Amino acid sequence: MKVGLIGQRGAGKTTIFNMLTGLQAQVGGFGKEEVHLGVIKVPDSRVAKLAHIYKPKKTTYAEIRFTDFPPAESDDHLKSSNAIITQMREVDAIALVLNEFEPGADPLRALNDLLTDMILADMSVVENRRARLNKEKVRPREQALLERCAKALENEESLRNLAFTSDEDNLLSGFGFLSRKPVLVLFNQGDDQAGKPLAPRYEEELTRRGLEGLALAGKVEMEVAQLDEADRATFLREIGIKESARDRFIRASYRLLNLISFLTAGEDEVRAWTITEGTRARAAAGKIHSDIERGFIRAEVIAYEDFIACGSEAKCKEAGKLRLEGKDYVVQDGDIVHFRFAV
Ligand SMILES: Nc1nc2c(ncn2[C@@H]2O[C@H](COP(=O)(O)OP(=O)(O)OP(=O)(O)O)[C@@H](O)[C@H]2O)c(=O)[nH]1
Ligand SMILES: [Mg+2]
Repeated sequence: MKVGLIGQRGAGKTTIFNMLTGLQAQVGGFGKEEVHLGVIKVPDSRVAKLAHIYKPKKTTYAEIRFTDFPPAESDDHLKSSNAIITQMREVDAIALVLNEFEPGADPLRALNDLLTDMILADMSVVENRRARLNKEKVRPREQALLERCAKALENEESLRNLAFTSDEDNLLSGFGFLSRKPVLVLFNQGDDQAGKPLAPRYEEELTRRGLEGLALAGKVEMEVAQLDEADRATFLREIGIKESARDRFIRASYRLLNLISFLTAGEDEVRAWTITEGTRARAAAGKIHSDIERGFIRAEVIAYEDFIACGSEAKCKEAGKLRLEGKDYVVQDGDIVHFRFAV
């Protein structure tokens, strides 16, 4: 999964990027047009436990890839820097970073400006495309759909608030509309606010907009992320933080994006794979390899809890806990899956 950190100048994007990834990109970029990339592994005790049982050659956790973008400002980046916007269109979700730490900062205004910028960026894509389709007099279904999008955008409504059929979804997915991407709003608190939950008026605004948010103290938590593992928990406890912002961020992203993980386990590799809730067996197979999707025969599935209760694949089989599922089976969180396929 790819997550983009977007926000206004000096909001703390790079600070939060460092906190999430444990990297040490230079903070205080002051508007430099520089993109930072980092990857984290999603902690998953099930993977660790399966690895302990199978002793595989390789253990692979699910990953979140972060892109720390340069500042987004009206009439500046979102409109002018096409290279940056193109990269923004490629992320699966956006973490919007709002400055709450500076005295006098107005995070709700920043939120409004950023959402508006994304709407404007999408509007220009829709208008260009409509002009072209109109001139060539082609693709009437797409034209009608884009007209509906244009109407919403003109009313300053984000496309994520509209409902689309799966056909429409297919037509729209290639555009990478920013205002359609799921957003997690990060209120970047001052050090003295660390550990405090979101202020009620921020909660209310998020609810009104149908968004989810988290409060985190970027700067202290970045410093914590750069400590040795052993010192981390003690330090967090001292400043009154129960769970690291990184862990809260990961949980919130999975919930927000309706993500779940299925597992594959064997002597070669134990691995977690991230999919959207509702993904069917055949499409899930495609996450691993397109050949497995194409040549799909069936899925052999053991629920993680059953596997742990029985202790091995053979015991699961004896106990009737190994299920044979077809291509339309909806994969569940924690399913240990073995795909049978023929190429
Ligand atoms: N007190 C305090 N300062 C912070 C916090 N987060 C960031 N800062 C400071 O704000 C300045 C900008 O932080 P960055 O993380 O570079 O912000 P940015 O959003 O990446 O900035 P640009 O890339 O220039 O847009 C730095 O001097 C940080 O130390 C915070 O939570 N508390
Ligand atoms: Mg930065």
